[in-house]
Amino acid sequence: MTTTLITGGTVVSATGRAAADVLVDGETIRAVLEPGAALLGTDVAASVDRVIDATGKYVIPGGIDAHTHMQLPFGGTEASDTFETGTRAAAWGGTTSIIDFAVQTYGQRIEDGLAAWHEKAAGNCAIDYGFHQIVGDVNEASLATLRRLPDEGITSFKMFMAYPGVFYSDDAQILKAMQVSRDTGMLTMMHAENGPAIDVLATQLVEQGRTDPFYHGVARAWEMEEEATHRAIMLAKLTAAPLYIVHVSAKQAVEQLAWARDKGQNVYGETCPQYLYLSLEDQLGAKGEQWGSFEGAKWVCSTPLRSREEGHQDSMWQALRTNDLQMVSTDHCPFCMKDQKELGLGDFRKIPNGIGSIEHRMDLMYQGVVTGEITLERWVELTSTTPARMFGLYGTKGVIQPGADADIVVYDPNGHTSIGLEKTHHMNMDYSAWEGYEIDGHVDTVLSRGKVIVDGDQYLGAKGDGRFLKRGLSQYLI
Ligand code: DUC
Ligand code: ZN
Ligand code: ZN
Repeated sequence: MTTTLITGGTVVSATGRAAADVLVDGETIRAVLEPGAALLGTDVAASVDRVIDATGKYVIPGGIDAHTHMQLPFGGTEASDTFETGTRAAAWGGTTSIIDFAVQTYGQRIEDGLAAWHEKAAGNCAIDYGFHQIVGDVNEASLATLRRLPDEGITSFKMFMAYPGVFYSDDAQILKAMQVSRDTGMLTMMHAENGPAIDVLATQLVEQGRTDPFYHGVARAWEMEEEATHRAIMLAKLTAAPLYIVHVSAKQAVEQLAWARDKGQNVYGETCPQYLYLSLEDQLGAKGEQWGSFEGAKWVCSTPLRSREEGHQDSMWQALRTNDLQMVSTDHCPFCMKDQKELGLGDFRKIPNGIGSIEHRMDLMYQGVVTGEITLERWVELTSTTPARMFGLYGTKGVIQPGADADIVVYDPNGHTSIGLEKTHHMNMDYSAWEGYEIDGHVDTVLSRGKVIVDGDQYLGAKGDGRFLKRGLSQYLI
């Protein structure tokens, strides 16, 4: 077993920072030591197999991206990253675990959807991976199966109030699934947008000839997110189910979460980098420069990018500071422009929804530290520690402490990252939603369970390094 000492760095946790050396023994962290300390009378640096010099750098727990969609079938095509390409890109960006969504489609048994997901992922991942279960068909059989999933390490499930005819569940179905959530402790994850109303608005826009990507954001108005978020909260209250709202983008949805949390309800939310940095005006063309252009399709995702003038982005940052939102995931759901986004030429409703960011989440969120939106500790908390606690991985993941998996990132705050297709991009996409971003900070070294998988500009990992994570129940409930 290889022993490694990461020396000279500043170890950052969700609660503080300290100059410390980290001793890794095989796959786990053995000790966090005073800098240069001896262990049992032995000079540690002289006795290990490898020393990683982290002088001037941060040593943080590997990122956990709790919302990804590798190979998701959507809109007549499939998300373009496989478990192999997507998890390798994640590793390049300092993410060492993902939680992907296994899909049960309408008419399918959960067991079969889940087995298919295991088959896609097994032996292909660069980093560790777990699953949430998408419940696309609520019936007596699927509810019974859902109850048994915690035994298989799947302790959360996602439902959709959007996408009628695809993943959509009505309130009665949601209520029944939430009763399972209450009984088992599984976390209900909700895509909170009023899909039936959105579909009417979208069809009316297309009938008026408003077919450009910009109208995707118009149809999916924030009122539809606020309303659905409130409805999900009330159904969760009624059933006493713990609830987690995914990809929150509207400030009014955050207000709903804050309101419910202030009443003591077990309600949580995530946002994503795209809702912090990107906007309807800038990406989809409301200001005119891309008006009528199909370029905006690159940023079509749901929930949609929101208006900066309405203050949604500022509200997301604020909520991350006040803990009205607890964490940041990517909702990584990449599609190429060619043959995929292009399916929506002439009709924005047919553009596959999704943005790819798995490789850039840690860097993009570090910009919040640079600009003073969040502290260094909060950066670690939002991207690693809380995802671990929220989804039953804490202790093994999300923290640098003896006994934890040695998932560690050495991050250089004085480094620089240029994002773009020809630059840092490893995702399987023919464009980058973040093209041209020149940002502070750099992922220098990445260890996944003790193995160095990224070393500067070298990738040392392999397909199949990643193992399936059997998760426990959420460790974050009130
Ligand atoms: N939103 C997306 O942008 N893509 C996939 C599914 C979703 O809810
Ligand atoms: Zn969703
Ligand atoms: Zn998603």
